[in-house]
Amino acid sequence: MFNSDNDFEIWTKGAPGNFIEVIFKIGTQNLVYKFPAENSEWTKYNLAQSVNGNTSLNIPNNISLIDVTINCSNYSSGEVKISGMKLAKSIPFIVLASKVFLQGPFIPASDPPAMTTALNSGGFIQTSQPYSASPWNYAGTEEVSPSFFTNNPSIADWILVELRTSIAPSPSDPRRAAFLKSDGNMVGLDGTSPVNFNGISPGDYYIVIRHRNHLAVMSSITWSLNSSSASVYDFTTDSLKFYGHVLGSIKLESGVWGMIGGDTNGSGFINVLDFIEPDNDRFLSGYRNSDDNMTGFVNVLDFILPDNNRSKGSQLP
Ligand SMILES: [Ca+2]
Ligand SMILES: [Ca+2]
Repeated sequence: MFNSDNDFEIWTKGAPGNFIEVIFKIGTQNLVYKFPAENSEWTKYNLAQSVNGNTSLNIPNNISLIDVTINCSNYSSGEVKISGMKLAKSIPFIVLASKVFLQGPFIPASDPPAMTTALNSGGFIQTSQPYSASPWNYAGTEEVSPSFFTNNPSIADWILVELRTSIAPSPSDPRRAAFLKSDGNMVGLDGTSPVNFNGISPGDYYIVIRHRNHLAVMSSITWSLNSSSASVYDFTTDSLKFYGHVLGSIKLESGVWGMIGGDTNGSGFINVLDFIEPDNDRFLSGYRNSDDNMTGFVNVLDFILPDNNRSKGSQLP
C-alpha cells in the first residue's frame, strides 16, 4: 500500500483463450476483475484493462485487510501463470494554512506586521522539533537540515499544531511540528508549503497552535480542511478568531491580534514561576524558553512579558 490512487496491476502469461479472475473481498463486497492470460510472454495489465467491464476500485480509508482470490476463468488449454500483482490504496491527507503572531517576537509598528527572526539569523533555532519534552510530550521526528534556516531566513520559530474534531481534546488528535514565518504564516518542513497532515481525512477541525513560551490557542470555529486547497485561517485579524476571544488573545497593535507571551515554563498559566527561568538564564544566549521576547539573548527585558501578562491563562479546553 502506498500513497497513490486506488489501483492494481497484474502480470499474466498463458495461451490464447485463457483468462484469470481476481476477486477482492473488501468489507462485505466482492469486486471481480477479469484479465487475459493469453500471451506466451509476461504481459502486464492494469485496472483499466479489465475485460469484464469492472474498471473501478474503491478501497475505503478504514479498510486495511483485503482477501484476494484468483481463479482461472475460461481456461482452455496449457498453462496459466500470474506474477507480481501490485495493489495500491490511496492514503488520505489534508493541508493546513493558518496565520498567527506571537507576542514575544512581534515588532511594534512594523508595516506590514511582522515578528523578529533574531533566533534564526543568530543561528540559534534547533534543527529538530523542540516539543518532545514536558508539557508537550510530542514524539514527532520532524527535523530539517543544518542549512535550512540559512536558506529560509524568514522562519521565526517552530510551533506545534494540533487538529481537533471537537472542542475537547482526544488522544487521537493529530499533531505536527511546523514553522511560523515572520509574516505570521505557518509552513511545513520545506519552508514554503502549507502543513501536511498525511493519513488524515478531509473534514472540519478546530486548529490548535502551541508555542514554547506562549499560551496555546485554538480557533473559535471549525475550519474545513482538504487535500487540495488551503484556505488560510487567519488568527491575526480579530480576537474573535481565538477560542475565548479577548481572554485567549492579546491585542498587539490596532487591528492585529496574537498569542499571549510570557508563559516561560509552558504551564498554560502565567504567574511568578515564569520569572524563574529568565532569572536563572540571565546573560545567556541560545535557544531558550526563558528568552521570552525571542532575541537569542536572555536579559531583564525577558521579565516584561511574564510581568505584563501575569494571571492570564490559556483558554484551550
Ligand atoms: Ca507558566
Ligand atoms: Ca530576550
